[in-house]
Order: sequence, then structure tokens, then C-alpha cells
Amino acid sequence: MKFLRSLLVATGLAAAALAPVAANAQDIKPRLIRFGYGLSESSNQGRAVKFFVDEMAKRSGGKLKVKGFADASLGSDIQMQNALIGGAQEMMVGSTATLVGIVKDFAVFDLPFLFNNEQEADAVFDGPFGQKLAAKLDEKGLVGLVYWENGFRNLTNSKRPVTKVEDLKGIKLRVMQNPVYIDMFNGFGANAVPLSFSELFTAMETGTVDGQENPVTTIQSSKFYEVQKYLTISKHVYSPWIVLASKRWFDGLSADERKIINEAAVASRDFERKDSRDASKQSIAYLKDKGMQINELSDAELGRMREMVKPAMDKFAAEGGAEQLKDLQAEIAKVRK
Ligand code: TF8
Repeated sequence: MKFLRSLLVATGLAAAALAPVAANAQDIKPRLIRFGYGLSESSNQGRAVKFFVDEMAKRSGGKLKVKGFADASLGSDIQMQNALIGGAQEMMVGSTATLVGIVKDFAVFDLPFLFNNEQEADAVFDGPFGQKLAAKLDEKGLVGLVYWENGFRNLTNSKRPVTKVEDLKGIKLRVMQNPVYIDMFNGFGANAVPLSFSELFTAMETGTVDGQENPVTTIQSSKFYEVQKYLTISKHVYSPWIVLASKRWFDGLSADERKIINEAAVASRDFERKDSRDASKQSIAYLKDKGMQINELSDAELGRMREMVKPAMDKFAAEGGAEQLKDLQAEIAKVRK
């Protein structure tokens, strides 16, 4: 009898070992994971979500089914963050800039002219500074998994070419719902209008705002060239995206499931950054072809913008951000060496 039982166990083990997908041996339940995002399916954001969907299916033997919801169809960044906190939605990707109502410290990434290039940004976001900030989301009910690249932000508008800061005077410029952006662009002389991304296209189409600022990849994928004539390459802020999970949901998963999600997220990060950077190299030519008039800003002009933005930087520091900014600058200096 005893012999028979161990024979059955041995046979069972052998069968498990022969199972086609290693995931069978792991503690993974069939799950549907709703993953919301604001850009279109054909954008760099959409391509990376698709990559994550495929990666999760592969790594879980098809059990962890991620469904992407594009075009803010589950809500704006802020609405989705709240749905994640409440447990009504599992995952999302969006701007860190829209998280400042939940963890104020993220505002440090909204300060202009911090990073010289993408490699510096990668090192800071993936390093201790970026990880420490992401960990602060935990007690607010969110899990910060990885940072993706949104990119260096540039200005567009429908009124006139912006070749010097004075050209921004009186332009109604949509910004993200974030105090640093509002102060920065008011400081440049524009009229900053905070709006969610999902309302932006219509606002430009109807003339509620004259302009906006976003990376060239987004100006392309969201077809802003249809309603904006002028593009100024200003690269005023390096903008990250962050992939978030609902903590309430994540904590209920098995260790195997959490491991798969973490690893698929890291793979998606590497895919997304490369894909976005490749895509952005084509964007300028594409936008020119669509009729946009494009100009760069001279170094002298960028220097003046740095000067003009000092009051906004000082305000950020005075309102409790001084330590953050000092730490971030130290981290960037370390990376530069
Ligand atoms: C913005 C951001 C957006 C992102 C996206 C919706 O301007 O750059 O493109 O938050 O995830 O609002």
C-alpha cells in the first residue's frame, strides 16, 4: 500500500515535470488584469502595454491575462490612480506628474532642465533615488513597479513660432494638473491652464487653449499636428511614466504571481525605452511632413529660460522640496561622473 502510494506520487511528479509549460508548477490562478492608459493603442505607450500583455501571458502559461484599455477609456490618470487605490482596477501607466496629489515628493521630477540626456534619467529612476520615491506609494495604496520613458517635453501652439520666451506671452498653454508646471509656464509668461490629457485634443480644437507641451512621440501619436502649427524643440522637462498596480489587489496575489508581474514589468521597461527612443528619431521628419513648422531654441535662449524659472524652483524648495532637490541633484552629479 505504502509502495503503491509512493509509486503514484512519483508518477504524478514525472507528469508534472513533463508538462509543457513550467508555469504549471507555480502557484498561479487564472486572472483578468485591467491595465489602463491615456494614449492611443498605436502610440509608444500602447506598444509597450501590448508587449507587457504578451510577456505576462508567456510567463504565466496564459493564466495572467492582461487587457489593455487605451485612450483613457478607464479614466484620466488621476481617476485611474483612485480606482487602483480602491481596488476597482488592477494596473495602469501614466505620468508621475499627475501623482503629486498622492505623493508630493514626485514633484521634484517636474522641475525643468535637470537631466542632460536619457541615460542620466535611466540611472536616476532605476537607482536608489527613483526606487525610494516609488516605495512611498506603498502606504498610499499603490505599487510603483517600473518607470517608462515619456520623454523630453517640447512646446506646440497654434498662434506663432516660439523662438524666444517672450513669444509665449498670452498663449493659453495647457499643462498637466501639477503646481510646478503651472508656476513654470506662468513664469515664462504664458497663461497656464491645467487640464487632464484626455481633454486636451478637444481643448486645442475648440480654441479653449492655444498650445500644450509633450514629447514629440505623443505629438505624433495623438495627432496634435492636426490642430497645432508650431513646434518648438525646448526639451524643458524630462518626463517619466510609472507603471502602477493596485496595492490592495497586488497583496492578494501569490509570490509566484507577483514575481511574474515584477519581471514582466522590467522587461517592458527595457522594451519601452528602446522603442520610444527609436520612434522619437523619426517623429520630427514625420511632423514636418504633416505641415508643422519646427524650430529649436538657441543655447542663449535656453539659458534665459533657466533664469526665468528660478522663482518656481525657489518656491518648490521653500515649500518643503529643498531636501528632495538637493538629493536629486547629488544623484545626477554622481551619475555624470
Ligand atoms: C500629459 C502626459 C500624458 C501622459 C499619458 C496620458 O501631458 O504627458 O501624455 O500622462 O500617460 O498629460
